[in-house]
Amino acid sequence: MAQALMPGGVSSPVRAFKAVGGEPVIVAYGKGSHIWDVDGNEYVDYVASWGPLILGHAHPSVVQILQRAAERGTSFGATTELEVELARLVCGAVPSIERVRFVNSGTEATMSALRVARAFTGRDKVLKFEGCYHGHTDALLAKAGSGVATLGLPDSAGVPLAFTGETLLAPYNDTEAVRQAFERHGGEIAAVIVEPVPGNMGLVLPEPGYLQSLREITERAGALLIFDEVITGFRVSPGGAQMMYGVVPDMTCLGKIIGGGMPVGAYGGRADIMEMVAPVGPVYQAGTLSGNPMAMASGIVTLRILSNEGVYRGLDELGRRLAEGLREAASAAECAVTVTQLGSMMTVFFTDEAPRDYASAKRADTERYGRFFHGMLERGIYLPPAQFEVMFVSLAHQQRDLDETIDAARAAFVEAR
Ligand code: KE4
Repeated sequence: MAQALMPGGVSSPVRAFKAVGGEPVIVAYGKGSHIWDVDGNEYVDYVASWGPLILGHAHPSVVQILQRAAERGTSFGATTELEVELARLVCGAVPSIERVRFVNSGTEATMSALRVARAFTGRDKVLKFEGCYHGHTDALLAKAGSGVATLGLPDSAGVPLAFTGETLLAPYNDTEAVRQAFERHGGEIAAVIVEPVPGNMGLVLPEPGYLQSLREITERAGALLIFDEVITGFRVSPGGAQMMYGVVPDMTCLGKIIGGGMPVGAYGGRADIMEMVAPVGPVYQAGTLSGNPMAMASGIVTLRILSNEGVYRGLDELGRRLAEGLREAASAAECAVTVTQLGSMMTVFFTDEAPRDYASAKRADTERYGRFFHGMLERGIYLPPAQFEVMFVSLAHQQRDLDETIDAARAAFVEAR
């Protein structure tokens, strides 16, 4: 029925299991660290709705605040105290965000941030990195042409060459390529946009000094540095990757966790930059449901719980233990994998060394990842249905979930060998 009504029977492509084969899971409901499909099968969930569910599914405080908000009206198209409170929590946690604008998705956040950066600098070009994903706005659906720092080619049908013609591409973790791009186009580049810790080629870690080099090069060239922290914001620390790595961007894009499972995106940064945004400045950006009370309420209670003492230490410990257990299970099965991990995020790469960029990530054996995925699914463990994604541990995951996962992995790695 789903396929008769919706392209691929899904509302977002990755959910169709094309990267791993087989029939996608149809979820009936979730609770804590578990989800159940419509056939009653139970799974330990590491997709976590691709990141937002850091508290786990149907957290009692989230359910309660949503019920209360719904009784007061779901949307007004007017300012409410809830969006002011979420803005206070976001700006309080991320010092580089002096002003924030709420939107309804990460895509809207990055699309808007680019428009603001172009208006603020009066320049048209943007530089992004291969393997980083910033949502489906045309200018960022670009892939590298030939050469090192190249003008982007459309990475999707329906994107005119003109729309990616101002987009430069460079490999991640390659400072020299960025220097070359600025030598060639410096005065025309409005911004560099980067996932400070990429999750969309699987989890790849920035090499020492890399993020700082992006900061220095953009500063010198008068270009803005935009951190796309849609995944890492409130995931790796209260202040995101920028706090963890001590690099201050000019603008930040957020999403996922700040909505606590409801549709929210946000972009923000220095006050002088954000004053470009209508109605204060000349950059138009709008949204019927932006800042709606339900999403704001869910985000507020999520960030409040995350601000409790010891929360990130607990998440990091769970992530470290799971990554270690998966490494041991793989080596016991004599299965060559590399597990990259940062806090409660990790990826099991079917390669024998940790990727440093998209070219090396693409050397992963996606066939074997697919077999591993199904071996885990059959044993009640729900991993991301694609090699180039990230597993997420939530506050709801218990040691018994990790034990069950590692046990399943021992067998699934043998099957995937
Ligand atoms: P949304 O428009 O999907 O809310 O956010 C786009 C986006 C922006 N920036 C980063 C770093 C992102 O990871 C994303 C979306 N992430 C994907 C999975 N990696 C969402 C899953 C999907 O597309 O179905």
